[in-house]
Formats: sequence, C-alpha cells, structure tokens
Amino acid sequence: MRVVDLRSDTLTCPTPAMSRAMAEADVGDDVFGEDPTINRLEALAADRLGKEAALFVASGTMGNLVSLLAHCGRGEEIILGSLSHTFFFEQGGSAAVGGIHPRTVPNQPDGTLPLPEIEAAIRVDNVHFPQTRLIVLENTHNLCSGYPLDIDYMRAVGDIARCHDLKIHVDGARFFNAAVALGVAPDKLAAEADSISFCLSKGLAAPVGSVVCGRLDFIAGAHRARKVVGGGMRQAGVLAAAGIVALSEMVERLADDHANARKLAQGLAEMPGLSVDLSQIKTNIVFFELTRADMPLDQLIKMLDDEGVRMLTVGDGRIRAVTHYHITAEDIDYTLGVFSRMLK
Ligand code: TLP
Repeated sequence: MRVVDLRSDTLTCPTPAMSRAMAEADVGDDVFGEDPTINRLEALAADRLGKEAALFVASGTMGNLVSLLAHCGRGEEIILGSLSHTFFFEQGGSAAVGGIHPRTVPNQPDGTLPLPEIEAAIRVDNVHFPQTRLIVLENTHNLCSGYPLDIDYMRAVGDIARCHDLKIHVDGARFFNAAVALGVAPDKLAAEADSISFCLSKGLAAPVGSVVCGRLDFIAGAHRARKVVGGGMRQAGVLAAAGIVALSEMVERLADDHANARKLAQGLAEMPGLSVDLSQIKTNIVFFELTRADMPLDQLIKMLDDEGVRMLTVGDGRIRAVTHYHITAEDIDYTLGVFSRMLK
C-alpha cells in the first residue's frame, strides 16, 4: 500500500548524499572541540545566519533550552507566545531546569506577538517583579500553520528589545522554510536575533541535530549549558556530516514542500465537511478542521491511516499535515483522492 506520511517533517530520512557523507566523515572528540566535521558545520551555519559563532546540539528542544539558559538566570523572565513550541511542547524545560519564568503573550494567527502586548509585558523595575531578559519568537510558527515572521516584524520587535535592553531568541526550527517562503536571505531575516536555533532534522532531512547561532560570548554560555544538560557529544561528526549536506543541498528545495502544502490545502478546501483557511498556508504546514458532526476526528484519522495517509491531531480539534522531502505532488493527488472517497 502507498504510504503518505504527513505527520511531520521530522520523519524525513537522510538523502543518499547524506549517507555517503556520514560514512566518510572525519571525526574527533567534540567535547575537546576536536571534531573537524562539527567545526565545519558550525562555521557554515554561523556564516549562513550572519552570526559570529554556532553550536551543534542534539535537537530543537535542546537548542531552545541551552539558548534560554545562556540568556537568563534563575528567576528572570522571558516573554513568549502562548502557542509557542517552547511554551507548549518542551515540558516547561526552561522553568524546570533553569528557573526561568515564562510570561506569555497571545500569538496572532500569523505567528506574531502584538507589539503593544510585548511592550506591556516588559516588567518595570520593581522589587516585586521578576526582571525581563528575553523575547522569544518562533519562525516559522508551528501551531500558526507554519506562518513566517517577516523582516519588518523582526525589526519592530528589535526596536522594542533595544529600547528596553532585552535580547531576542528565535526558535527557528523551520527558519529556512521562512527564508525560502519570504524570498529573503537567511542572514537578513536573522539580523535582529541575538540567538537563533534551527533544526537540521526537519525539512532539511538530516537524521539528527540542530544548530544554535549567535555572538561568541553567547555561544560560550550555550556551550556550558549544553554540557550540563548532557549534550556534550563525542565523535558526532558522523551526524554533523549530514547537517552540512542539509545546509548545502536541501534549502532551495523547501519551495517544493511549500507548493505541495498549498496544493493539498486547496484540494482540502474544496471538500465538503472540511474547513481550511487558505490565507494561512505560506510554508509546509497545513492545519484544517473537520466540520461534520457525524464523523468523530479519531474515526477520520483511523480511516485515513487505513488508506496509508497519516496525519496528526494536536489536541485542539485541528488536524495537521506537514509536507516534506518524501512527499511528492502525486502523493498529494492520492491523499486528496482518499479524502474525496471518505467524505462522499
Ligand atoms: N516539533 C515537532 C513536535 O515536537 C511537535 C513537530 O512535529 O512539529 N521548535 C519547533 C517550532 C518545533 O516544531 C519543534 C518540533 C521543536 C522546536 C523541537 O524540535 P525537536 O523535536 O528536535 O526537539
């Protein structure tokens, strides 16, 4: 049976070029800073994002955690979106591990935090309050249908941050999707970020890893934080080798994933019993709702699965489909065919 697995772009497997690069990678002990392939990946990532330095970490969650630990001390506060991955899906790691206090601002459907609400959330100097240190943004925004934050918005948040002496961290798990969708250079889009974490193991198809980028002093702090959370790896150049291929060969093709997501969303929007906001579809994530009272959500997911089409529910009544390297335009046609049979 044909399987069209749209649950996440985390499902991507290494390309043949990655497998070759992994087999041939030069390695060393990265805790000693002696893995040449990791060093190469970090230099490449820093260069792509226009930052002084970079740090290879095991996952997106670790990238965000070590960044927040490097920026904030115990009892200090971060401002972040109510729908952000860092707030929603990372076990409250920065609070649990770092004693960092989260202050949420409602995300808008386009993934932004309203500027006046960011300003209003910044603490004044008062002995009763925690001190605000950091604004955390997510680009693209997962729960906001993969919406990208643009340069104008980043500049506006940058102005607020500068005015209040705050730093900005960007959870850029899908940052290259944002850059490709907006047609801007990644370093321009990252310019306002004091730190940015991006994933190699989502749309870029590497098997493991994320990279955190920022100034040298920030990376030194993130490096210490990585060690304390057990993220000091040894001959992990075998992983970084795939990451180098990911950054060198897999960025431009993200446009195909975006085209497939749009094709899927347009097809779903025409089906009776489904609701999709097409204005939300900018990158590779499609959220939609089932509006038929006679068909429970779980039943729909099960029926899809029986036909080889896999999608996720995220607990708020919506269904998520994510396009990626292994999904073709023909897979989208097949998926739409399955839906039209099921919803007849
Ligand atoms: N997102 C995963 C799940 O955790 C939900 C997915 O399938 O989308 N930031 C963002 C914006 C993410 O979407 C994710 C993963 C992460 C961070 C964490 O990355 P990992 O899974 O590598 O720890």
